[in-house]
Amino acid sequence: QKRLKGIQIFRPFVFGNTAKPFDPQTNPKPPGTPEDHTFSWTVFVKGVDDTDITYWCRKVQFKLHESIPNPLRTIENVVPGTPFQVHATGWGEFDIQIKLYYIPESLEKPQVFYHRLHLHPYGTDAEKEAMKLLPCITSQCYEEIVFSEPYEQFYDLMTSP
Ligand code: SLL
Repeated sequence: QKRLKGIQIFRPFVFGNTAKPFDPQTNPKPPGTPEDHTFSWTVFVKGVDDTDITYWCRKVQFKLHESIPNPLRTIENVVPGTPFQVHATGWGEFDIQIKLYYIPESLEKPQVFYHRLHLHPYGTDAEKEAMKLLPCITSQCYEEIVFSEPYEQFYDLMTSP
């Protein structure tokens, strides 16, 4: 196994969350949802414009707040071109640890990112007002993973059509 000296390869992706308040008309509470839960939300990792990332990202582990049952959620074997995601309900905002695991051929260690779960409109007053008109709140971040001097086999997999 040899690293390709002087080569850098990067792959963009998006991580973040969507959230919707419970509402009898637009977002009814599923039966059995605890009384104090006021929102449904989804945290995700996906390709830009839903492009496939499964050819370099093997699995994603989301670490949720300890108040949530089974806070460590591991998502793998997703349909290519669909997000790695966890859906939940709750009442509060907190930091989610997102750990990306690369395909084994990369021989790279997993990498950690943090995302603050947003349930409520945020930003300037104007931004908040605009968000209130949307069907759901989205808070997401564009990132690029840089693989520096990748192993040859990984590089070939990443760049083969
Ligand atoms: C806060 N520091 O006080 C934060 C904590 C915790 C959110 C937020 C519970 C969900 C469940 C839930 O929403 N916890 O019980 O499944 O705002």
